Parts: sequence; structure tokens; C-alpha cells
Amino acid sequence: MTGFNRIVILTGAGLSAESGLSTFRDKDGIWARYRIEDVATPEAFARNPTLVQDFYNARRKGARDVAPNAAHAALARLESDHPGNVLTVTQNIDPLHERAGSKNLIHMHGEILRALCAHCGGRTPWEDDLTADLDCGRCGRTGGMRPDVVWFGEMPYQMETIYAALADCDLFVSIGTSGNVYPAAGFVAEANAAGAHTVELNLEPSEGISHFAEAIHGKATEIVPAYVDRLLKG
Ligand code: BV8
Repeated sequence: MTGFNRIVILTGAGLSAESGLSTFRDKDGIWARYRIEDVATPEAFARNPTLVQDFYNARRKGARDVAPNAAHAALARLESDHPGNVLTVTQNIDPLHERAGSKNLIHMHGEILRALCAHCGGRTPWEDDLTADLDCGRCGRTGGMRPDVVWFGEMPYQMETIYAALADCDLFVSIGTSGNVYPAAGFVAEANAAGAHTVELNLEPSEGISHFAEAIHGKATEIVPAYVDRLLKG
């Protein structure tokens, strides 16, 4: 494998599955138990804030004490040991990449352990339940405190930075994502247009499998460390 210098990694819920966090579209996934329209859109929050807060309060509790797995650790090792630039863009809102040591990291769909004030846009670390009667520590107003996550119909974070990295990368690796949600599912096309080598590491072929030059299927804790070893051998 020739040396790559500018690597972009995209991760999804499948990376955290073996840490015990539910995925979205597996048969026992989150969207088998909840409807997106009821819990993951601004309209849902306006219509029934308690239902949305309860949905995220439960996921926040699950994310507080969860540990990264061997796949997260391998990606942190790649970032620290690879001579090139490694950027990890995650769709996940859990803190597992950070807990494994990744630093060059973008949470494009936000973070469950942060709160956002809908009134002033202030963000703050948040590990407890969010409720409608909380005051914002920055603007003092009440009723605007929501999870700092990107809902359907909202613009994901740091898209300019992500698209610039995709336009410049020579390797794009998509890990643990079904390729259903845009704009993330379109990143492989951007990487192909930049002339990058594109690889999918996933339990099973994703929706976007036809866009990848290479695919390795299996459990993340097995295939990701092995792939990182291959990259580090150069
Ligand atoms: C936007 C945060 C525009 C919250 C998430 C109609 C109306 C509005 C929008 C749209 C619409 N139609 C289309 C859209 C666009 C929409 C979209 O793509 N919808 C889909 C459903 C068709 N996208 C958006 O709305 C985005 N915003 O377009 O804004 C805009 C433009 C201008 C100005 C303003 C706005 C925002 C999308 C972000 C939504 N938020 N999450 C939360 O987490 O609750 S999305 C959610 O899905 C998560 O982030 C998740 O990460 C993401 C993708 O899911 P995956 O990570 O892929 O998880 P999944 O379960 O699907 O797959 C897991 C995979 O892992 C599987 O393949 C499985 O095989 C594999 N796996 C399982 N176990 C393992 C494994 N692999 C390896 N090892 C294992 N052990």
C-alpha cells in the first residue's frame, strides 16, 4: 500500500456498536423504536419538547460512562503514529473518539454531552438531564436549552472545513455507517472527485458501496485495527 498523506475518516454508529451503544438502522436500532419525525427534528422539539428531551436524556445517560472499543483506539493510534494528516469526521454524538485519544476530530452532527441555547446559540458541556425550565448560563433566558445535536433539516457543523479536507484528501475511509444520511453519505463522491482512494469498512455493504474502490466487511473491532496496521506499515 503506497503511503497516503492526507487521510479523511468518516465514522458512524457502527463504530460504537461494540461499545454497547445502539445503531440507528439495524433491526434493533433506534429508528426501530422511535420515529425520526417525533424526536430528531426542530418541528418535533417545538411540538413536544418533553418527548425530545426524554429521548436525548436517555441517550446522554448511556453515553456518560461508555468506553471506547478497539476500533476507536486504532483510529487514535493512526492519528498519532501516521506521518501524514489524519482528520476524523464523525456522525456520532457520543464522546468515544475523544476518550480513545483522537484530537483532530469533527462532530458534524453535534455532541450529546453538550447543551445548546436555542435563544443565544451558547454551547456548554452538559452531563445531566435537560428540561424546559432551565436558564441559559450565558443569556439567562429560560426554555431554550436543547441537546447540541444536529437534527434532520438542520445544517451539520463545520461543513466548509469538511469539504475542503475532502477536496484535498488522497485517502477516504468510511467506517460503520449505512450511507443513508446526507450530506455525510455524499462524502465518498467528493473524495472520488478529488482522486482519492476510497475504502468502506463496515459490517455489511452500505447504501453507497458502489462508490468505494475497496471494501472490507466485518466487525469494527476486528477490521479497523487490522486496516490501521496496514496503513502504518506503509
Ligand atoms: C440537511 C444527530 C439541509 C441526532 C443525525 C427531508 C427533509 C429534511 C431533510 C431531508 C429530507 N430528505 C433528505 C434530507 C436530508 C437529510 C437526510 O439525509 N435524510 C435521510 C434520512 C434521507 N439530512 C439532513 O436533514 C441533514 N441536514 O440536509 O440540512 C440544510 C441545507 C441548508 C440549510 C439548512 C439545512 C442533517 C442530518 C443529521 C441528522 N442527525 N444525528 C441524533 O444522533 O439523534 S443523523 C443520524 O444518522 C446519526 O447522526 C447517525 O450517525 C446518522 C447516520 O446513521 P449511521 O451512523 O450510518 O447509523 P446506521 O444505524 O444507519 O448504520 C450503522 C452501520 O453500521 C450499518 O451499516 C451497520 O451494518 C454497521 N454496523 C453495525 N454494527 C457494526 C457495524 N459495522 C461495523 N462493526 C459493527 N460492530
